[in-house]
Amino acid sequence: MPARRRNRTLSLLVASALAAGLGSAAVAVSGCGSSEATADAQAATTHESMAMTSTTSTDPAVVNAEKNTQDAAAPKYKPGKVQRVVLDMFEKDMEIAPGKVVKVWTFGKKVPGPVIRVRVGDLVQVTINNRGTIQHSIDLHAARIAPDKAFVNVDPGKSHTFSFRATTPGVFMYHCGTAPVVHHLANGMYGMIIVEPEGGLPPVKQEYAFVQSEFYVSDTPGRPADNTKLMNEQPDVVAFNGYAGQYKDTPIRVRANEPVRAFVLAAGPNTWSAFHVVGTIFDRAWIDGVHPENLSIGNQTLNLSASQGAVAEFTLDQEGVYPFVTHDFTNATKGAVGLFATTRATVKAGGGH
Ligand SMILES: [Cu+2]
Repeated sequence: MPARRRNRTLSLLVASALAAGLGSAAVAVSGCGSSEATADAQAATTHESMAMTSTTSTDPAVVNAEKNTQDAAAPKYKPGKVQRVVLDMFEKDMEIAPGKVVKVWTFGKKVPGPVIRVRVGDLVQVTINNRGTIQHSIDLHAARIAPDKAFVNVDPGKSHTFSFRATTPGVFMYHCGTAPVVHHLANGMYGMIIVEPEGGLPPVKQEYAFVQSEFYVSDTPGRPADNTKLMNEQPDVVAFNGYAGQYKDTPIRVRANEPVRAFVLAAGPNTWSAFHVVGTIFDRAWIDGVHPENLSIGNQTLNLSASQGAVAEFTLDQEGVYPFVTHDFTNATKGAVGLFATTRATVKAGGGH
């Protein structure tokens, strides 16, 4: 195909696919691109229609519920041989997709909980304060510790503190481990802990953290997860960082040809992540432990089962807009999709939510 015609065809396909499949962003992209970009984008269908199915509520807590959106920038490491982590646990109404308000149980103010970042050798002192109405706890996969002593249930109004020494670099999950665990997970009690190697990871300016998780939305707004949907593993919403399609609506700006590091966690509670960035290949990736023997080169997709974490390093070689998805496309359709846009690419919002 002649270059001009190919470029025009690609632009039309990407723009229409993004408008239809990846939501409302209308994107101007020119130049070369992979046919996979268009195929991937076309395969997703809009999640906007989900908003239409929610029952309306007059409850002010539901009507005024805060959007559960989050900045994707990964926090920097704060030097200190003792890392104090304090997590308050709340129960609150949050909007996790357009028109979908659910009762979440949280570590901190949002779902997922805050990204914790420490280094091998640090003593991590964890305090949880239960501000809710039922028992909660915390289970950190980065810790080698007796769970019956550290990961204990904490009554409402009570606190619990324990410490562990970070030994193993990688990307790990933390979550509430109170029974039934699936309910505490389905309602939002999870987050990512990054353990850097001793001396730190090589500096990369563009670092992002993505926690993929799913929600089983009750037909009644402001309720916790629907148990029937949960037991049948039929989520309504699958999201990166707690809100369906938030980085499609507000693309993440990155500089072309400069390294990007993504920390990725499949928090579940049940759904895996096939993390993929359209238009690039991961130069380096590590699943769970960041160890030279885990180094993987040239991955197109990361295969993360529920609870697994990863580091992916890549560059976006040309100016343009690069979708990132779980390549389990039913779940991308349910909201696990976003966009990286290079700083000089044109992205025009097209109405959206
Ligand atoms: Cu809990």
